Amino acid sequence: MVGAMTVSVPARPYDFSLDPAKAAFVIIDMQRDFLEPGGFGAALGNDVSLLQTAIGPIGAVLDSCRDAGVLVIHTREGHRPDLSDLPAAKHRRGRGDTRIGDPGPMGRILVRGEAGHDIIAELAPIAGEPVIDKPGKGAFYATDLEAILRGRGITQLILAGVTTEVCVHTTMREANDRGFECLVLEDGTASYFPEFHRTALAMACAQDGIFGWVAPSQDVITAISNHKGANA
Ligand code: TIU
Repeated sequence: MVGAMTVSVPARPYDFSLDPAKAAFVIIDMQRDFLEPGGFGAALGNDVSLLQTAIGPIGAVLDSCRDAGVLVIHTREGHRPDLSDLPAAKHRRGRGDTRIGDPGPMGRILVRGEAGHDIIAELAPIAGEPVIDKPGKGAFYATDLEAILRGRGITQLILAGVTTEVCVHTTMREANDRGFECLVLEDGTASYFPEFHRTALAMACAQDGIFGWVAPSQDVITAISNHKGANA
């Protein structure tokens, strides 16, 4: 078979032309604080079990990317132990009994170095995979993500993680404005609000792809595998 630079991924609103050498798989905030009881998600009054559907699909795409040599990047939302990077407006938000920095069953909520801030064991980063610690919802704000991507010649992002309408959407919008082509995994993202999940995905690819593309994880895995086969 003749080698190819790109491979087509069936997607909404139209097929995505993936170049695995210029793509990064960005896994957003798959942290215990969002996915397990007692963390930030729960403190905001959410049913954290709703997010667990994304773990399997993300794990499958992660295996495929590692196998094919596609760059994998992980992000974590959290703050310095002295909370000096936590805006007062964000701290006040939520109004619950437990806020960012308060003690919880997995350590201080959304604070770097605490157990709850860690990425869940199933998706733990391995050596060589950059981990971006971010104080905001978007992964570009106040981080070195853009420098890392530009330095490696990345122009396309495969986005996954939680939550669809908050940190994934914010990151997709930031990336789109910076000129990156974004494809978001419909089953590798999840929300505490299923209707927000569906609507956020619809918003991303409405108007002929206003922020990018949406595809199921299996179609991305098949494309990466086909590309690897064609270039073997
Ligand atoms: N990572 C992320 O989405 N942070 C949030 O606070 N999400 C909510 O949906 N609350």
